[in-house]
Amino acid sequence: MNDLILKDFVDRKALEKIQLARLQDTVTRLYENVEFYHKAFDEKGVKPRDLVTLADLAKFPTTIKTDLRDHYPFGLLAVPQKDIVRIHASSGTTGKPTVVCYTKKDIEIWAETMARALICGGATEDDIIQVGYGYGLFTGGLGAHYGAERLGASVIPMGGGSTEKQLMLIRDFGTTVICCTPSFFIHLIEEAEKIGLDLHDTKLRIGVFGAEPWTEGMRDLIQQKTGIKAHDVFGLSEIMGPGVAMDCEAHDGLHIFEDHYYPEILNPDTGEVMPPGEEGELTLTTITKEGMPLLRYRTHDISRLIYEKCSCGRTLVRMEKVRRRSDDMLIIRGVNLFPSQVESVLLTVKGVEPHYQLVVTRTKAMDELEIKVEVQPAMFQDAVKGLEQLRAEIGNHIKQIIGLNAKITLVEPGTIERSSGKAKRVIDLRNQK
Ligand code: DLL
Repeated sequence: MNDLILKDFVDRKALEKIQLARLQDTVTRLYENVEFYHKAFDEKGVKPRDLVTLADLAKFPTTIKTDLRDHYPFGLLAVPQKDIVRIHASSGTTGKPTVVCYTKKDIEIWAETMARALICGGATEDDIIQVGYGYGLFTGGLGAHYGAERLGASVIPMGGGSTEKQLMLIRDFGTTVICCTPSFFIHLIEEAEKIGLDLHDTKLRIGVFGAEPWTEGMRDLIQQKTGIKAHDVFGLSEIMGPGVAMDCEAHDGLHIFEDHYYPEILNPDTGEVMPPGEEGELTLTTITKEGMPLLRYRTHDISRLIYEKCSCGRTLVRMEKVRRRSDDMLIIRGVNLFPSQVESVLLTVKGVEPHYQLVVTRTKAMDELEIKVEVQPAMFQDAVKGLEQLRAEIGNHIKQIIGLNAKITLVEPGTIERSSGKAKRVIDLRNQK
């Protein structure tokens, strides 16, 4: 394992040299192989050779989520399709998902950075790691899985959900590390309490929690109720998946695996690079990715970079825990959701009006989504059965396309408050400390 650990402690000057060489290689590959970037570079009047220092990156174009949508599904590939060995997807702003593609080497690097993340959280090859993130198009399950295997640990590919089974495996298999969303883990704690299982009495010692924002208050609660160490793992599909950054035992920001993911902080309004240490929009460039490298991808996650040395000795820069986003993306039980996606779904259903509101609440750490939607007057004259069918139809569509169970409330026309400016589509009643 030592080869992996060493990478987190390299001399920063040496690291910057590596980053520059990798960035130069990335911009060259993008310019030569991806039409979208070739055009974007030309429009900005930059050529790959203009990247002489790391600071020169600021002259290059950024990438946003809609660029991925506009080239759906495979328009941003930098290699021939035959070199792609894996395809994942995450939520787009409309009905179409955001697609990401990996070569064999990309998967190896992802496994490496996720393994380094697990080590950063204190895991070793002796651990039994239960992966409670969803497997499938979502990157959580397979990302954590490959990282845990790369570490050499014993992996339990449990997947998301199935509370009772999760608890049974923790107890019977002697799980020592669990990877899942923090809200799901709080749900597990509550269910364990109900069946009289004290997680202090199990072998569980580390939690690798991410895919959604969570607070220091939640960390304290988890640690105190279970005796485990709760770590924060950050990542996003567009860049790779889980394991872009992870917090160490100091719990003072997340170390970014910046020999593969190069971070910048931009002013979310102007797109200018912010001075070191200031808060803004985390922007990431993949500097070793082959399949679908992204240049200066604007994550919409608000954070800041911490360059001071960490007490753990890692030289990798840290990003402050992400607490909020600069756009309207909601994360509900680990599922990303844009109000516009709900709108696209609603517009496909006969009998509803384009007036809706999403109400998000939190009951005992579990997020609940209610979708209030106005229905056409004629629907209310129909039998109750018709309304019931409509409710079920909307619920099924939302489940199918977005992957969430939502409570659907049908309301009479004119009930949802109209606004003279931007419609208030979201009422988020979760209190994020
Ligand atoms: O959520 C990848 C992931 C899986 C990360 C498992 C960690 C664990 P996406 O579905 O593309 O990918 O969602 C990415 O989720 O831009 C953040 O807004 C949010 N997010 C992810 N991790 C954290 C975290 C995965 N630790 C989006 N804290 C990102 C706060 C997070 N927000």
